[in-house]
Amino acid sequence: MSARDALEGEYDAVVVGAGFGGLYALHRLRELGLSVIGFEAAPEVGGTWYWNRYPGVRCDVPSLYYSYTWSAELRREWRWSEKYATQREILDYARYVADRFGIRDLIRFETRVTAAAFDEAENIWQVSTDRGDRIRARFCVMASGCLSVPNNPKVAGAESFRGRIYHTARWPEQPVDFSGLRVGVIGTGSSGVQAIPLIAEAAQQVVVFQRTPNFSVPARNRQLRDEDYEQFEAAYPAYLESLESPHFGRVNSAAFEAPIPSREEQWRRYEELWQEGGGGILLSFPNLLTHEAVNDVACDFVREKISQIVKDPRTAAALSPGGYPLGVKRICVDTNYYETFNRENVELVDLKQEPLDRITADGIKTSARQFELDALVFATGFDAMTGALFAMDIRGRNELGLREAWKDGPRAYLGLTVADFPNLFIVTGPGSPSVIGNMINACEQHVDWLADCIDYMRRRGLQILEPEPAAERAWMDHVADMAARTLFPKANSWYLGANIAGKPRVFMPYVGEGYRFRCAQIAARGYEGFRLT
Ligand code: N01
Repeated sequence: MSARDALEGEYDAVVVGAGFGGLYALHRLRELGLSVIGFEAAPEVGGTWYWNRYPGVRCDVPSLYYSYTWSAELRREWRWSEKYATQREILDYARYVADRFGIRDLIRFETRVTAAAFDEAENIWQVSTDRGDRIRARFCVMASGCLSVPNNPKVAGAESFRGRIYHTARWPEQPVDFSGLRVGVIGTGSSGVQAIPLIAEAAQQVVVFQRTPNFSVPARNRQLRDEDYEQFEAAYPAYLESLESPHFGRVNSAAFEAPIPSREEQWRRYEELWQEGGGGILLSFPNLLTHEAVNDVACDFVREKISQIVKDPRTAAALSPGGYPLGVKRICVDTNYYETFNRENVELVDLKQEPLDRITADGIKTSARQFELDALVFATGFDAMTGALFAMDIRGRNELGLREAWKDGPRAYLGLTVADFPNLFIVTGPGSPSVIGNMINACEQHVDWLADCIDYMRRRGLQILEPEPAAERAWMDHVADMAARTLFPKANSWYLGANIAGKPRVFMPYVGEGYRFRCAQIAARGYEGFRLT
């Protein structure tokens, strides 16, 4: 860590985090003429794409769309090489943006914000860091990420293990050499599903400890060609327009009126999408995520694929998800995941049948067996959506702590702002669609909204913005109602906080339609639901 003097001073805005949300926030706010400073815990930009560098890591949204939309120059200058970009390439993109737009100089790296407190006498945020910085800022933008704090489940005996333990979300910078090693992998979400095939290619033996099987579909990744770019450019204006539609969203109103497609029609469509690759199955029928009769067929389809791919029937059965609908836990997009279980050196352990007992000095003990292992990989996910916010001591009016304010579950008007926390903006916070869709586009929309809002305030000489508690309540009720009208609550997902012991079970993302449209409408009506003084 490079030495530097602690900072003091006053800024118009502070931005916490230099992932895609933070980078754009710094850019937009500076363009407005604000004095702005960013803090980032990592030594580099990129946020979650800096930390997640496990083998096989890629984005499961096509790279042409997993890109900023705010700069036509950037779109022309940057060329993605593959349909689904690797972490390396996404990180290079973030670095390119930081340098191309001169954002890097605004950021203090290797600096973790520890606290932010609102000073009511002066209407200003006091922000402290682990490097001793104490700065003051009128506006505080939390771009600290939805999937940035690793979930490290406490497994008895972990401290006794003689080998190395890795977490997918904190992978070492130098590639890990697994050759000749026996590796245990705990967790089969998106990270595990991507990492397992590559670890299996390198290691002597891999034992996968699965608690809940996930639905996974093949990515069918490939190099991008000129024709892909031509098609993308032709479709792009309509894509941008669709984002602003009152019907844009994961579940739109059509879902509740659409006819139930026949099993044959569904099967045909799922087969086409399976061959095409990627997560298109989620968009196959409008009522896939609202009607069990539709969803059941999709589940059967994927289970049949698993039974066709995986040769050992017992392993195939254990890998087959059941008891919850497809798509209501984040669907996994893989390359050779199910095929990997046909390898001689890979074994699946079904923790539902033989629960994990403890980690020992030499491996993992389940209720039935001891596995001798040289290295362990935790692919156990994140304390999603609230983890990074709770890692800071954020205090609003009357020194109210965010952890206290959200002890029964998060509440945020539009997922962007919180009553009693004036001039605090959360990029892709709970109550916004964020993780349900394309995160980079979600980050941009939030940043545009908050930057326009700050601009509006400055032009009118306004000092303070905070949501009306009633508007916040109504929004969170709407978020909960929308989730309840779908199949989403039928799985124990991280969307619900179910992966973290003691976390309140509140469905956090907004799954309904017209979110962006509504945000724009609220702004156009002079920030309806907000108190501006
Ligand atoms: O984490 P997860 P992830 N003992 O929470 C298991 C994004 N992402 O890092 O389901 C045993 O999905 C847990 O089991 P269970 C994407 O949004 C995107 O994989 O709780 N097992 C589960 O199998 C994704 O959804 C990309 O029963 C334990 C696994 O660990 C999100 O990040 C790539 C356990 C965790 O799965 C999170 O994905 C990667 C325990 N004590 C991530 N605790 C792409 O863009 C947990 N598990 C492709």
